[in-house]
Amino acid sequence: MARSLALFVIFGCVIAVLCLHGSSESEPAPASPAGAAGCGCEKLKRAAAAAAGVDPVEHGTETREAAVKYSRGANEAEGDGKKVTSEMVLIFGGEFLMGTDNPGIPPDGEGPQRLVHVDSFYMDVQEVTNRQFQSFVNATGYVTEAETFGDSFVFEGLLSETVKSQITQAVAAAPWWLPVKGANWRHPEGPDSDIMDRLDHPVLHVSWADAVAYCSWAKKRLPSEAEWEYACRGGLKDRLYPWGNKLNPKGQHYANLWQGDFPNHNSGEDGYVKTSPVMSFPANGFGLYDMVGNAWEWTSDWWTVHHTTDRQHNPKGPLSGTDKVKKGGSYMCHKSYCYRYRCAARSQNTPDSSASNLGFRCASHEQQ
Ligand SMILES: *[C@@H]1O[C@H](CO)[C@@H](O)[C@H](O)[C@H]1NC(C)=O
Ligand SMILES: [Ca+2]
Ligand SMILES: [Ca+2]
Repeated sequence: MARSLALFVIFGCVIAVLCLHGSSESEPAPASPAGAAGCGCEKLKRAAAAAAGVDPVEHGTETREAAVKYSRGANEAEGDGKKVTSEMVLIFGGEFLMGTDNPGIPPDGEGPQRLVHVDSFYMDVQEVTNRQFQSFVNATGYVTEAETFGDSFVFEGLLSETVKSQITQAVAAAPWWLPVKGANWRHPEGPDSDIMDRLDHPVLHVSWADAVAYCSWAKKRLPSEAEWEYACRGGLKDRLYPWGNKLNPKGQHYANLWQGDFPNHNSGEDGYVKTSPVMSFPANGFGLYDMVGNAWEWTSDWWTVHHTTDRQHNPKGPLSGTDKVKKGGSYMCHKSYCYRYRCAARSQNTPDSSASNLGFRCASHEQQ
């Protein structure tokens, strides 16, 4: 079942800490070549899809058809003249060094570093927010995959005691991820939570198909991994972060990440223990916000860890696969277990996965 793989990939962050166990805080040791599989993470199973009585394959097909259908209504939705989707910036095409020869997490396929050319494109300056996603849903009646499945993964540290007490199923290797019934974009921590006080935060619990449906409604699309990484680097060459090589230049935080001791204590030193309103931290050189941290972001590429060193022109990843690439890390990432808030870092999820730290932004070939 496709969805049983969801756990395996959602635990991208978790896998790193298991594999890198014993490595020092400042310099993670190379993980075993066996990577995630060597951690026994492949045994993680998700029973939720079966419990919900939904065939994930059929569901996926419906969603794709829905995306096409909903895209036709885009004009009407913006009929009131109010801009309901993100501002975009033109990213001038060019050549850049994609990936790294000094991978923080080698099993993720961060390397080798390679020359890649991307054509000019437009990129949303921000992650898609709850408010923007709500506009889309209001205009189209779109139902997300998590709503259809009836549950989604939530980080335990965010859950109320009431919700926690109702959950019997947990994941031995990563007990801080819990499948929560009724968790979805409207109820990020389950039925007793809502988004009223965070309409300007990134939308969460959206599957890859949900993200594609939103972007196509907005007459946009998801960025390719190459476009995303080029945008992340903001014109800087071979740097770790969108702003340079120092995590906290002059003691300032440049992204919503995790400070403290994962998973027990998030000190919130950067101002946020959960998501932050989009654009709360400085933009990179291209004017893009939250490229690393806050919410993970879906890209259009299928996942592979094997990359050619031949110079590539607008690479779009493999033609098929089981997982989609996500980039940028989230508010849950800390160097000790999820050193994935770098431009070259990457992780993957099955397209039908959703979680309390995964969102997206859109790109486009045309000015909006
Ligand atoms: C969506 O519809 C609800 C219910 O009518 C309304 O309260 C909300 O403001 C709408 N959201 C947007 C972004 O238009
Ligand atoms: Ca934070
Ligand atoms: Ca982000």
